[in-house]
Amino acid sequence: MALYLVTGGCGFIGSHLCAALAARGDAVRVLDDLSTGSRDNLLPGAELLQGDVADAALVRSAMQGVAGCFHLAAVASVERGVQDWLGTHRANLTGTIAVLDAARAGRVPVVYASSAAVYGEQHILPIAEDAPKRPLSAYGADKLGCEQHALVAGHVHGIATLGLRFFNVFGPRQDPRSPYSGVISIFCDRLARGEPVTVFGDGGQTRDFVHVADVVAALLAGLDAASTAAPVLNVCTGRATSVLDLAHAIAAACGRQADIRHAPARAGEIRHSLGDPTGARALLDLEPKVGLRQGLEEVVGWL
Ligand code: NAD
Ligand code: UD2
Repeated sequence: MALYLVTGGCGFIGSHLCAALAARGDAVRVLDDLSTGSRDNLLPGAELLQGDVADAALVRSAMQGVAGCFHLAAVASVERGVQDWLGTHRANLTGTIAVLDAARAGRVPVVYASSAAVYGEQHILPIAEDAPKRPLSAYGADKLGCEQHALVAGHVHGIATLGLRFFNVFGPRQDPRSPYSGVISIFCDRLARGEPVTVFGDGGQTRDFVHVADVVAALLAGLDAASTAAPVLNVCTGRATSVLDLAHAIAAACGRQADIRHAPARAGEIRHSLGDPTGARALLDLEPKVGLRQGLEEVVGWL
């Protein structure tokens, strides 16, 4: 049994990770400011340090005695980065540097959440890890900054890291009431209650939706793959789904017809985001296990 620090452990992905760590017999310490996460998501029996991941002293104490750190705390929203550029930068990049800095003393390996947002709009699909990085949002720019500081952490300070570029993650516990929530939780919530959904633009934009269980599997396997070379991997399925097809698939999972309204496309919206999963397959020996339809039924059942 080992003790792991999970920053953002009261959030959507972090709470699933904590449950998986406990299920394999490990102990968990959570650092979370509960800004978007919830105390209800805290793993029963886990220690909670409530505070800001950019608070260097707090992160240093949270790092004491841990065998590894999973760094997920962030303002996980492109739109929030538009509204509060400086504030999200503090959480998303300064927070990551605070984690890496605290990992120095005990040479603690760090697996951290990056994002498909580092790629921006790409013309060659699916997107492999070595594609040019052209973030189109403060959120994506800060996630790319995390990756660059992870390189520094390895090169200068000898800290082993692995960055995981999550594509569009979905699953139970993604808060559907948050205006910044992912499209699947919003659509499932509305369609299950017989309410219309709003598709931004023509709905032909596509995303690579990956189930949270597959993300957790990548995080767990990732600790052994962390190194001072600071590798970075896509966490995705390699399958594209349009927003319109998604709305119909969710309606089918709810046993209803989709009532779809259209609104103008989001400013700066990426048209197609599709990841190449072969890098993760090779390094982590992982295949995505939960298909979209199965995952949608699970979310609808959870609501
Ligand atoms: P989430 O909002 O559910 O979880 C983030 C957690 O971090 C929350 O519990 C929140 O309270 C906490 N937090 C936020 N700011 C903090 C701060 N300054 N100090 C301490 N805690 C703070 O989001 P999530 O979807 O679980 O995202 C987890 C990670 O994965 C994030 O780093 C996010 O950027 C990344 N990611 C998510 C997706 C996705 O589709 N959900 C895609 C790509 C990357
Ligand atoms: C971005 C990132 C993703 C992750 C996520 C975190 C990219 C390509 N992806 O996802 O990696 O970091 O942010 O939040 O940068 N939509 C509707 N109606 C709605 C809600 C959404 O049509 O009510 C559309 C939206 O316009 C988009 C798609 O659904 O085309 C997905 O939107 P999202 O907010 O779930 O995630 P996205 O792709 O902005």
